[in-house]
Parts: sequence; structure tokens; C-alpha cells
Amino acid sequence: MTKFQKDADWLDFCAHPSRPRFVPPPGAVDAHCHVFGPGEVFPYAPERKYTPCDASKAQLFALRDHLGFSRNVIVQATCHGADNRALVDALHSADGLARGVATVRDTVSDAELAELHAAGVRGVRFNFVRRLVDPKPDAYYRAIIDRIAPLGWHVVVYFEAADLAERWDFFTSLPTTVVVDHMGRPDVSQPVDGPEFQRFVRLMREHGNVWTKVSCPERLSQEGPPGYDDVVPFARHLVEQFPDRVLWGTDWPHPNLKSHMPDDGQLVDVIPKIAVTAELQRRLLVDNPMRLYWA
Ligand code: 0GY
Repeated sequence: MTKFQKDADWLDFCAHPSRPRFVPPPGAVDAHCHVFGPGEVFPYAPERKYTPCDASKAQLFALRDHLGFSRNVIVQATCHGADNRALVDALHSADGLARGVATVRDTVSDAELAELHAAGVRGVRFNFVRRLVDPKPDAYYRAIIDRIAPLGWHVVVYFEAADLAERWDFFTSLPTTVVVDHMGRPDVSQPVDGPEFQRFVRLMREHGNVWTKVSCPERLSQEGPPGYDDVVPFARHLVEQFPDRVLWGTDWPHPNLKSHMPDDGQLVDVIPKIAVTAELQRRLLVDNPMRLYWA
């Protein structure tokens, strides 16, 4: 019994995902996933906007093996705020097979940053999604970048497509590699060559330090499983235009989904539809994440 009760409408992750038909190349990296708690050991943050189900490191590593992946990049989620203890614990248990993206405050000490780096953290995440965090002024994020850039870390940003225009100047001023979560969350009912998605494509075309995760069909799709076919053209476009700056992740345990919980095996089976050659698959799943997180 956890001391934190998950939200009443919380959907638990799929307990028995299917085995995917697609076999990932050797050394494949799931570059976007989370650990939650367990809340009894690693309490959820007081400022959180949701309380999830627990999702442990052991369950994450079992999923990695089941899906045929070799490594994880574990991303700090907002329900843990800037308390990275669950993340660090998972990294320490991963035998070098996991790296992390942390959340830190502008007051983080050098010693804390050094400890995170030693554990395997290689980036910080700035979350601009208003249902997940309260907004902060740009100066707050810039102060953090001044601290993490010397470590060679990058920045992961999460925002909604409608907010890109407003944040354009800020994002394009960042000196580090910038990784955008979930393709900047396009509205997939709009065309790939429409103005909204083309603004995101322009961001990547004009700024060679911007990468993206071609992840979360389950979050973006209106058609839904098993194929998530309405999301495929968006992800495929980015993989083909920017083959050296794309990453893929499960987003396990899929926080805040309200309509359906994906079968993670089906999510893996989307990969050959968005990366249609063995070479594109290798870059997406192995070369790119290894360069960013294990170099
Ligand atoms: C994701 C997506 C979500 C949650 C978070 O940090 C978070 O809480 O990122 C979401 O609710 O869209 O990537 O995990």
C-alpha cells in the first residue's frame, strides 16, 4: 500500500505488453521513459499536478528486455519535481545501461550537479506544459543553463505546438543541444505541410542544435491503436529530414493518458513505419542516442 493514492482517473501502464514484431537493432535505446516512486521510498513532490501509479526501475528494466532494447534514458517527470532521488537510484541500479535527464532548480549546488553527473545524468528538462508546471521567467532557465552547459549537458524541452511561436526566441537562443519532446506535440489533424508543423520543421532546419524525440503516437493520435497511423507521417518526415537528430522512446509508464493505455509492443511496431530502412532505424535507435548520452 503506497502512502500516495494515485489520481482517481489514472490509467495504469499495460501489465502484459505484447512482444513486438519489429526487432530493434542491437544496442537500441529507449530514450524517453520514466520511473515513478515507489512513493513510499521516493515521495512525490508537494508541488506536483498529478499523482501517478508507482512505476519502478525493476519494471522499467523488465520492459526494456521484453521489448528487445538494451538501454534507457530516464527522464525526470514533474510528479517528482526537482527531487531526482528516484531517477538517481534507477541509474545506479542500471549497470551503466541507463542515462538520465534531471530537473534542477536555479539554486542547485555544484556538488549536486557533480553527483547527478556521476550517476549518469546528461541533461536537464524544462517543462512548459501549463497543465504540468507553473511557468517561470526565462531568466530562471538561463541561470540553470549557465550551470549545466560547462558539464556538456543538453536541455530537453516539452511544450505544446501552439506555444512554439511565443517561445521561439528563447529556444533559438539556447547555446546547448536542445531536444524537443514528442515532436513539439503537433495537432495531427492538421497537414504535415501545414503552417503549424512546418514551423517546427523550420526550427529544426534553421537550428542544427535542435533534436527531437519522434515519440508518443499514443498521446498525439486521434485514430489510436494499433497503428497510430495519423501520427506516422509527422514522425517519418522528421526521421527522413533530420536522421542524425532524432530519438525514440516509449514514454513508459505513459503519464496522464485519459483515453487509452498503449500496449508498448504495439508502440515498438510503429518504428519501422517512421524509420523505413535499417540504416534509419540504426541511427534513430542506436547511433543518435549513443552519441548524445554515452559519448
Ligand atoms: C511525458 C508526458 C507528460 C508528462 C510529463 O513530466 C511530466 O509529468 O512529461 C504529459 O503529461 O504529457 O513525456 O511523460
